[in-house]
Amino acid sequence: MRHVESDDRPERPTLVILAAGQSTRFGRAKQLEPVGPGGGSLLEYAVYDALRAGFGHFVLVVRERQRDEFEARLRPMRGAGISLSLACQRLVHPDLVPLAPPGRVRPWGTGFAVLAAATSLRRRGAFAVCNADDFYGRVAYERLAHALAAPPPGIRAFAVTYSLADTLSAFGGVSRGLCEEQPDGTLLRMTEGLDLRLDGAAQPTGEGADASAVRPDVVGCTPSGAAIRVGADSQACMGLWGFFPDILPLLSRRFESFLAASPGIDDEFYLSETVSNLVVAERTRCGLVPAGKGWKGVTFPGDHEGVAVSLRQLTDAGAYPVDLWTPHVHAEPVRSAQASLFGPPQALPGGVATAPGRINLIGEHIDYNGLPVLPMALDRHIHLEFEALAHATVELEGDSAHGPFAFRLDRAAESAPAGHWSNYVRAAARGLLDHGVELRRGIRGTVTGTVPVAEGLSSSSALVVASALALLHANEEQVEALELAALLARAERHVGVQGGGMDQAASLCGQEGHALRIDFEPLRVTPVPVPEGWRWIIASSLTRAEKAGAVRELYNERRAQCAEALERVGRTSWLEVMEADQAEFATILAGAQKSLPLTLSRRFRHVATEGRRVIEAERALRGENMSAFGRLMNASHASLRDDFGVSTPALDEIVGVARDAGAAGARLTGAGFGGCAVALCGADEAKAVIEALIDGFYAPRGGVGRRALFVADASNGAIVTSE
Ligand code: NG1
Repeated sequence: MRHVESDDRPERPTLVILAAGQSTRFGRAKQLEPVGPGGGSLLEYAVYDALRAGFGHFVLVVRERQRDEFEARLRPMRGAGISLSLACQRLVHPDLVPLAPPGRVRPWGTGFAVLAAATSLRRRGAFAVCNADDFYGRVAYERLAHALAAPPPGIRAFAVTYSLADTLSAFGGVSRGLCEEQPDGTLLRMTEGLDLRLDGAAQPTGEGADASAVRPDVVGCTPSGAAIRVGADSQACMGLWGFFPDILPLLSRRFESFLAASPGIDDEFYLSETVSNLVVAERTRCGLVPAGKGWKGVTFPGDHEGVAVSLRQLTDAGAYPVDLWTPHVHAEPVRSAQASLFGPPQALPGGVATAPGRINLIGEHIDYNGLPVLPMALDRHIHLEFEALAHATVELEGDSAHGPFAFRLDRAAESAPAGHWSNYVRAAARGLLDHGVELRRGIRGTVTGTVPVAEGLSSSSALVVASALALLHANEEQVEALELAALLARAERHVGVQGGGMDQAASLCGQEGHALRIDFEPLRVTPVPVPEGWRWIIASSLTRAEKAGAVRELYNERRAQCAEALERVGRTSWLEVMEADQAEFATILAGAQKSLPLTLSRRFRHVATEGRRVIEAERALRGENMSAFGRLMNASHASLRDDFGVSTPALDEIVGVARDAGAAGARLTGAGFGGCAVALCGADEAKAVIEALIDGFYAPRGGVGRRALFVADASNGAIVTSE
């Protein structure tokens, strides 16, 4: 619905650029290597060419540790208004690989890289996939764009092909996907050819006019060692593909089978092999799109020079500007993009707002008491893909459980029935409006996500944050991150839970590889590095902590009890209690125990001791004393169970199973009353802990199903990638 223009032209396709390869052969990271005369890398030329061919969005699949380097290098592209997002390729995947097999370091391969990019893809749009270190030429993207805009019936994929001889290297044998064609022009099968080179024995002698026109065969072998001899004009696929979204479930299924077959530590799940298998075994039809000449790639260091010379020639001939992304140069290709195919560029700002959920490591039910907490942003996100509207309405749709809704911004303060997901979006809008932000434009879009809902992982705050960022972006407004976190925390209370400010701050200010110490009044966020070699396992108790229902009352009751307890002991600030010296602290606790009714004295003890545990936990993290951190988690759980009354038998059981299996510590996380537990363990223990949870907790309950059981990585905070 939303990305089809009014004249029914399809939305602009996305180009997924695979840039997570190890480049072992080339000897250094080649994806960002300057090759063009103005220092442009091959992937920048890919974006430039694809943009002119009518592609509208770009997703770059990179390795986690190269992310910052890519972000920095690609800033000029973003500055030129290109809709670009980065997807990290990891060994784990929320749905497909909850835990990396021990010893595996090699990425899972190109087919998996496409699955890693899937969450960044437009849901209904066609997309292409290319390698970052190949130059495919403008013609290739144009032909592919045409094919994707008007596919023959039944076609689910396209492979762009080149004449094999034009893809060989003078510096050594190369691997290529050799394509055989059916009579109807679609792919019959693809064979991986290794060590391909012109047959030296058959080199033309150069005697006579005819002899020089004879092209020798190309020879090489298959992965199983069988000899290959093919004509030099055979079609070779160089990794430029076109797809429609329905290929993704097929790829996932194939990857699941690949994993189920216990692959060797270096086995990879290749895209070309998978498409080829789909064609042969499942009759998936893959069209061939010959792109003529024009491919250039860097397989060997010696190839580099040749590509640089070609790009210099193309630039001198006026095919490319020297600097690809200076605004005056960039304006031309965008305007001249294939408007007839994909419609005109959008005039109003749009993009994707991505906000992570969070896991709280320690410091539970104390944020609303003004005491510091120690969460981290999760590598699970809410994505809000949006376009700005000239009128002030919000029109969103979600998945099957989260149906479409719309509201007028001037009526954001009116709530939908309790539990309706639009209330979080309304809260975000209301928070911005109350803060004085002028929202003249609304948004229309789609919400998707990977944060498990009602599991204590803050999917609600991630939605609030993503909504606020989308509205700000649509209105070309800005609010500083901490100010935004504070106003959104206040705003989310309109939904009914009198929550603290931890979740919104974690989602906005997350930092990869870091936990976050968050202090309140005023809000401050201090990243604390998580030492290498430790893992956080998130495990669902299989009971949802649905804050729209009974949990809301229990939560608000706890908050009121804390305030009452503090007041009855004659104090005005929890911070003052927490910061008392050891002797005074003991006196305060003893006094509270004597003067307060039992429940209130227990609540008091939890808040006071939990605050001190956070400070000690931060110290343990900084000192890399993770066994001390684990002990503090255990003490936190006991306190939440015995004094604060928010644990459940299932959470207690999970925590026990994890500890027995070798976790350094485990505790419930989030508000409790269901939801998840978090266990800390050494990287080597993670597998055993997960297996113990599966066998000891989930198996007797019918399995974990689609509920949370995964290893969490500390991730970056929310962002908007713009179109
Ligand atoms: P979750 O885990 O999302 O239910 C809630 C509050 C936090 C904090 C924790 C308990 C909201 C949005 N979040 O989180 O502020 O108080 O409980 O530590 O209400």
